[in-house]
This record gives sequence, C-alpha cells and structure tokens, in this order.
Amino acid sequence: MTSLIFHHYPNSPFSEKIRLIFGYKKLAWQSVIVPTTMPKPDVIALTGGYRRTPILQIGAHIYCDTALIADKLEALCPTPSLYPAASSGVARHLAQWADSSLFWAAITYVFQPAAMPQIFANVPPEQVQAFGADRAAMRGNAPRMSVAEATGHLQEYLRRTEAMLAHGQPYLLGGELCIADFSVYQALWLVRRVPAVASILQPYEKLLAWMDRVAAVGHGTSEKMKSEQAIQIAKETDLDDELLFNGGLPLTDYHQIAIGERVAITPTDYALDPVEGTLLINAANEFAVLREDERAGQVIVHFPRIGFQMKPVKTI
Ligand SMILES: N[C@@H](CCC(=O)N[C@@H](CS)C(=O)NCC(=O)O)C(=O)O
Repeated sequence: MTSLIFHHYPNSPFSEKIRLIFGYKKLAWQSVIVPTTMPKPDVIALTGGYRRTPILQIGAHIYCDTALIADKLEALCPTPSLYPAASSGVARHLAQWADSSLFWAAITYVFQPAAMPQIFANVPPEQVQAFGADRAAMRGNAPRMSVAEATGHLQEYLRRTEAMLAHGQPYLLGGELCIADFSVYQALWLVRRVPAVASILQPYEKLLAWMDRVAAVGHGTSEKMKSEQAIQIAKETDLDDELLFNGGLPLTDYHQIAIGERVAITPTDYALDPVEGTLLINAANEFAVLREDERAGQVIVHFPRIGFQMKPVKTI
C-alpha cells in the first residue's frame, strides 16, 4: 500500500483519533512530528497555509482535517470499517458533534487555571506564554465559553455518553467500533490525561471502561520520518498520471466555479488561513487544489466540504 506519512504531535487529541484509526485498521505509517505552535515552515510548504494538526500525506497529496483523513483511510483500507452500514449516518453526525461541541467543552474545561501547572509542568514560562499567544491568535474572534459553561456542558455530554453505554454494548453505537468512538474518545482522552481535572470522569464507570477498550486498539506500527524527507517525497512524486477530472468523482458545483479556476479554501471556525491554488476537485464532500511550492513542488491539498469554505481568487 502507498506510504502513509502522518504529520502530528504526541499531545494532539485530533492526532490521537487518527493514530487509533491506524491501530484499528492495523496500518503501518510514517510519523513526522510537527511543532505545536507557529511558525511551521515544513507544514506550510506542504499545505500552502493550513496550520492545524494533524495532516496526512500520501506522496504529493495532502489531506487536511481528520474527517477527510478518516474517509481517505477508509477508502484505502475498507476493513474493518469506520462506518458500519447500519449506523453510518448517525456515526458521522455523532463524530461531527464530538469534533466540535464536545471538543471545545473539553478543551475549555481542561485548560482551566487550576490545571495549568500540571499541563505545563517543566515548560519554561516564556514557552507557556508563547503557546497562549499562538492559540489566542489562532482562535481569533471565534466565540469563547467560560470554564463554568464548559464544565456544565461537559457534565451533560458525559451523562448522555454514559447513557449510550447503559445497555451493555461495548461501543457507542453497538457491537462494533465506528468513527464516533474515535471522535468522542479523542476529546475525553485529553481530559483523562490531566489529573487535576480527570476526576470529572470518575462517576462514569461504563464510559471509563469504554475508553479503556478504545485505547486498547493501539496505534498500528509507525516509523519516524523527518519533515525534510516528507517534503522531498512530495517533490519527487510525479502527479501527471493522477490528475483525473475532478479526482474521478462526480462534480458537485454549488459555487459556479469551474475546475481549473484559482480559489482559496479556508476553515470556517478557527485558524482561518487560506490555501490558494487551482481548483482540481469539487465533489460532494471534498475540495482539492493544486499548488506549486518552492520546496515541495506540485502538491494537491484536499479538504472536506464541511468546515471549510471556498472562494474564487480574482486574478488581474
Ligand atoms: N477539524 C480539525 C481540527 C484540528 C485541530 O484543531 N487540531 C488542533 C490540535 S489537536 C490544532 O490544530 N491546534 C493548533 C496546531 O496544532 O497548530 C480536524 O478534524 O483535523
């Protein structure tokens, strides 16, 4: 199978979601560790602006956002499935809720002042400050919750999740793991890792046992790779044979933008850094642009439709 190059860092919950999916599908992957804050020159050489973590690289294809990365891994390795047929719709809805509402409640709850000394134990104060400034800039004007609200939301979400497990099923939607398990798990993984706040999980015994089952899936097998080598692989990949019309997918054009036009694709929630390029794929749940980078050569950067917006770039 094509080599899967995963750009991530150990403490990233969204990366943990994909590491576990590698484990579930028993995949081998190359591990490139990226910086936790900007600047990230090697990430930007590949993405053209997208700075969030993780990204998946396959040759000169760069997949942004874990929703699309999960779809790509499913296409490459359909068994075992992340989307069992009986619950694939509800699994995707639940995953989307977990990656947004649950994740932000968990992040806000975890990063409360009382937990900071544990989260940043052994980190020099200037680095803690730099991390805070980086995340404040990344979030821009995105709405913020207070710790009190985050705690209340998280408690309610935990009660609801525990209720999903009340009838003895091993996983959230029944007897099989699915994308929802990995998305819900990643946000709670973060909570469980910080002892100062992890006690919020204690009353939820079924949920804790479910977390242990998900963790037992493991991370597959990985080998370290340097970011320079990943960039070189992108550069050496010849894309000529891969430029199928719309990536071989049905065209889904709601914007009246033709394939081949210059566009910018930007997240709709935070880290609003546009990626500019030539539109190559405009499909039901995927956009992709072709861009040329000094270091990485020609790369194709893919995004899911949900969570991103596309705009034409006026060329004079
Ligand atoms: N919707 C995105 C969210 C990714 C995300 O927010 N990741 C966090 C880390 S877990 C991030 O990018 N933080 C800032 C950074 O790493 O630069 C996804 O599913 O991949």
